[in-house]
Amino acid sequence: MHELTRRSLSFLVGTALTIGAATAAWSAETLRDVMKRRGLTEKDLLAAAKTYTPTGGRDEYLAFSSGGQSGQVIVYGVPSMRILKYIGVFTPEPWQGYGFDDESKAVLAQGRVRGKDIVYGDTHHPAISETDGEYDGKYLFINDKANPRVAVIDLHDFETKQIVANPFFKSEHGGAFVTPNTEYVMEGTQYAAPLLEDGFVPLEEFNDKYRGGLTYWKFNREKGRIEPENSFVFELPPYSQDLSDAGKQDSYGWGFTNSFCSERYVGGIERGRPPFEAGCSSKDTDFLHVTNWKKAEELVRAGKVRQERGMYFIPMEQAIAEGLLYLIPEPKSPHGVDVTPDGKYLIVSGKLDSHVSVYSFEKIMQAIEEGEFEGKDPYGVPIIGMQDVLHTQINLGLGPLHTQFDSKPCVAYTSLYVDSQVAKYDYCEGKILDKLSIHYNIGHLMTMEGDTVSPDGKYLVALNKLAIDRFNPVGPLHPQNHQLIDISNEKMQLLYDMPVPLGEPHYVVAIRADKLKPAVRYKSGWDSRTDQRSPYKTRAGREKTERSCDAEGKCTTEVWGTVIRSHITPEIIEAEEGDTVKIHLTNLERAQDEVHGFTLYGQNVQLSIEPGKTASATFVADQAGVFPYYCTEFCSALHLEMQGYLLVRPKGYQATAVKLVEGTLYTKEDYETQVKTNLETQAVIDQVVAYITSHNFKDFPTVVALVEDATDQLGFSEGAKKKSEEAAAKEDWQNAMLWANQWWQYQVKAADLGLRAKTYLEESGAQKVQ
Ligand code: CUK
Ligand code: CUA
Repeated sequence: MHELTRRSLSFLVGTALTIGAATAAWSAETLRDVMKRRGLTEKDLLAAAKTYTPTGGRDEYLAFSSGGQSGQVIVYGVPSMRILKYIGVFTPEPWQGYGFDDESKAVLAQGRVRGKDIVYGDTHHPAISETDGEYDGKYLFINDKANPRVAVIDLHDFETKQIVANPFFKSEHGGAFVTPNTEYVMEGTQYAAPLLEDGFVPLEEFNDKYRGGLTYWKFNREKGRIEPENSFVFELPPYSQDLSDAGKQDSYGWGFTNSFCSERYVGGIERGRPPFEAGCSSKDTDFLHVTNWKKAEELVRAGKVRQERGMYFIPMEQAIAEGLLYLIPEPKSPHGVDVTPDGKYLIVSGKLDSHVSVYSFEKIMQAIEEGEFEGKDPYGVPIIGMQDVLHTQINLGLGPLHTQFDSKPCVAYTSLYVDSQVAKYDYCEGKILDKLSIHYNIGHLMTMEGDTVSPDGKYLVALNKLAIDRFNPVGPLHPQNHQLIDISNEKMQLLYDMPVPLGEPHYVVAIRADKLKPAVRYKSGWDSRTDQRSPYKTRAGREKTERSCDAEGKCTTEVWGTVIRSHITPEIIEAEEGDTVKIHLTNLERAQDEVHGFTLYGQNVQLSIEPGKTASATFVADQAGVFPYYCTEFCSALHLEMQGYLLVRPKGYQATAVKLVEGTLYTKEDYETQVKTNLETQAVIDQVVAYITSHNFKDFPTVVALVEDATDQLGFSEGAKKKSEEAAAKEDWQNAMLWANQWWQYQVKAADLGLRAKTYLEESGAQKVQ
């Protein structure tokens, strides 16, 4: 057998043998030994057993965390706390080609603000789409606090599909929160600013001209996109609206948004005035805003709401007159507002007050129906008396912020920022059940499916603002710390610290993993951002490069190419200095995880082309030169050979007649040696095939996929074999040898896949069939 063949095949077979040897070494040490060596207690072992996920294991829940200023979403598993993915949302993410291919650049461009590219975002609150108040696992929404925007991520492929920029707001916070059937995605302002004016308005006119607002973005589930033209915006008083939550079950059709700085303070240290922090926290209460979105929707449909900036706009006078907007006092510079799973109560955290206030929705409705108000705010909005609608107040501790719910009725968890604790309590009875210290200064917290009408309980994750002494030091900027807590028993148990190397996460939502059905490949030639067949889809054998010039002499070199293990077609692209170059590449693979990348010297290009995807890069070749390109994903043993050249000729370049001389010349003997190798390799493949087909491989979907892929590769090898034989018939030994080698390359890929399938069958205890 050819030496190289033997070595590569024995390498492939050899990997299966080393596993047994490692097992023996592991069992030589006892659990006691390891505990002693690593200084672990029994309690540690119990905690470890609750989070540890053995190799190849899966998590019960997937968590989607805001990435804060990183502008991304972080996906991790619970209870293992293993990070699975970063999703580029408002910010380019090169690995995924996000912001580097034409298709995703178009998504980021939707998020332009005042004509400017904003390639950063301050993501805060992720929300999973809901059906009947339950997570349905179809879409994820997340807001950008800094540049009021909301993004839509499709959980079919975990890609960002749409960004909508709010044409009214200059700041936001209270999004993204969805209504129980994802009819709308809520987005509330943070800092008041003029809504209908983009120009200068002096702070002296704050009370009259500055406003808060609340947008209900209409979501079209069939299209998977937000429709601004069917969305509406409430004009609100210039209080700093903070967080929102949508009513559910009993309170379906209503939305709740709290606020701070109802003092309407405008700051001004430099004008000799006390700072915002003093002026915004002097009153004992602020206002919870209650909005009736169901009725607002009816008014919109009846044509009774005016259109502004491509959306519907509900001025305060109209909201008041139609009974769409009410205020309720809430203590004191509050932070979270969270609706209980049954929709009967709203829990507001005091932040500067040690209580959580539990409001009864039934009492709120009663006050509204009876027209029982304690007064009006300066803008004429009716104020419902706090005592009239309070169910209870519970003194939890210092700095209550956010609340999540348990599967057990009436049980809630609230974060205590100043005390660095989680409080567990019964909000029906108003009594504290347990407290747990965390490390340190908790912001949001999250229970499994804790936002839905039927929370799962089980685990709680504390999103801590400080990590101080928890991890190996990595400089002044510390990792974030998400702490996993077991809440399945009466007492909470802290299990694990997860450092998050992107910040600052504000909120996380977790869904049962089996509700998600992500794809492993795209339909062939797919534009993943528009979710349609790409106009640039290219099939094998149809690759082409065309150059055309317009009337003004502006020229474009356009490439319709393909990628598959282990070559890019074309391998040579020729253009002229000044050309716009457009490269469209379709990944022809069907195999799972066979991603190819594409990058090019000096052009800021990076594509991630997953199986089936078509991705494009456009740039101006403004300098003549030689620009190597290659595949950026280590996709096969000959990945490094997945390469090519963009040759940019200077303008007016005259080719001199020099013949291409290949670096190595081959003889008839070389050809025959290669063919011998190939026949021997085929014998090995046949053995592997015999093994697989003599077992019940069809019972293993992973193996079926591998076999399919291997069959593809063998098909390609047939094609190369034919070409080599044709060249040999003409005694063109150069091409005969090169095509024979290509034939062998496909064989090696098939053998690699076959051996992976065989190993899988051996390890899974596959049965012999007759
Ligand atoms: S906020 Cu950050 S801890 Cu933006 Cu939901 Cu409360
Ligand atoms: Cu394709 Cu590396």
